[in-house]
Amino acid sequence: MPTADTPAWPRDFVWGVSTSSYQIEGAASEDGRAPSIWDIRCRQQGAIANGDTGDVACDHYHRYPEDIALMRELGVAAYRFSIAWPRVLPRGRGSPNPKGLDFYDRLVDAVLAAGIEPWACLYHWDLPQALQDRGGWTRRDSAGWFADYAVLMAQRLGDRVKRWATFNEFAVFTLFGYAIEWGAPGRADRADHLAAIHHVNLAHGAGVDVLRDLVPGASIGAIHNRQAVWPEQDLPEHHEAAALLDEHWNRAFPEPQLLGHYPPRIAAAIEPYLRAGDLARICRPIDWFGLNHYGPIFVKPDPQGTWNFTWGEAPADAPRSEIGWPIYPEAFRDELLELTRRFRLPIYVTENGAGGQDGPGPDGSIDDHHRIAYLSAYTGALHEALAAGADVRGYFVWSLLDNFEWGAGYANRFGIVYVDFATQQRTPKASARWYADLIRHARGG
Ligand code: PNW
Repeated sequence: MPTADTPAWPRDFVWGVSTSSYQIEGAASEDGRAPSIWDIRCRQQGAIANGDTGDVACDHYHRYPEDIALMRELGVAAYRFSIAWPRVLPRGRGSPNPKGLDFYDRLVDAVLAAGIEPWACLYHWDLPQALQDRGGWTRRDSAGWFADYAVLMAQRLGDRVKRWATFNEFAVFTLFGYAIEWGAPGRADRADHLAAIHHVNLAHGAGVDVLRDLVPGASIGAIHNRQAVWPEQDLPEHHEAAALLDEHWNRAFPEPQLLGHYPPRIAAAIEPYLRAGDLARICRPIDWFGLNHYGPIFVKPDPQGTWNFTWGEAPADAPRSEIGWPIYPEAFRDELLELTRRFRLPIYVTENGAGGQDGPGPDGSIDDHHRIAYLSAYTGALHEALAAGADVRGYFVWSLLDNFEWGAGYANRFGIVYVDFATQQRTPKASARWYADLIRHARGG
């Protein structure tokens, strides 16, 4: 955090918080919402810790006014949320669900009324199950399904929402969903995975074109997970595993979208799915690069895996978060500088944060000093990157609320606001006060 002798944060730097639809909304079968692939995944034995589901989650569908009031107290300028495709198009395509669209109208109006800018993401992993039944992202048609959904949302919200993202973390949901069975739809198949990569890239390009055509003054981005991928051991096969995961994790989406070509190992494998003109359809001009970053990944070979890599161990002496993720703020600073150099787009950090097992102390307060340490180290690294010339325009904490953390269920808490899931009571943690102070100081207040 800048003090009297360090340069200040830029005046128009955007401070925000992020959430996603399936992780917070609940109301899974209310007002005409149909199941997504995650509703189905949650019903598979053993898929989610404790058998948790997103059926209720943070009940944000009903409690959004309270959640917006919390954001107002934080003083954030921006709120990144996602739209649940199966809430607005229960069959994935065809006739929309008016009550689902009404919800996003109410949400956007309330966010604006609080003086906060809404940042809408079209896809944060909750594909309508009806489309999965037709093959999901393995079908080339999926790009058209996504474009039609984008038309619906752009026409409905585009008068009030100017900040749009096509997808959240392309690489995570395709890899985890189609190659390593860590996410929905829970497949482990190379051909399916490669098809999904290419079709999601096509969907992104089509979505950008729709938003550009239909939303006057749109500022369009894509949100990529990027983090250093390091070999667990200094052995040739560990280096090769790291190079392959680096292509999948960090390069398979930004490079075709922004540079017009796939990285070398994926380019060779994706050939069967590529048609003439595809790379031009994928590589559409966008306005900003959304970066989700947590910490580096250590990787080792896995000859039995769908691909010859898997997650390895960080060095025994590596600093870690409460849920075991390695903490390396310098790698974040380096990533921001590398992104600026490589893609020449304004960067918004659309997710950064730390998981924990936070709980109330005897007086009911939640002292998440571990999260304050993480956030201050990472915002400090961001500030260093800015000083060194990185083009970073904003920062969004993941997440506003403790929420449904995918395969970990409710056990891993990422919120700066604590949620008691038995009562749905919200309590700002110490990190929420820390973040509000940072924002106030950064604005010179
Ligand atoms: C992101 N990893 O996912 C998502 O965008 C959020 O929905 C999620 O809650 C948040 O990070 C915290 O997990 C990730 O294994 C999931 O490195 C897993 C990884 C990274 C990001």
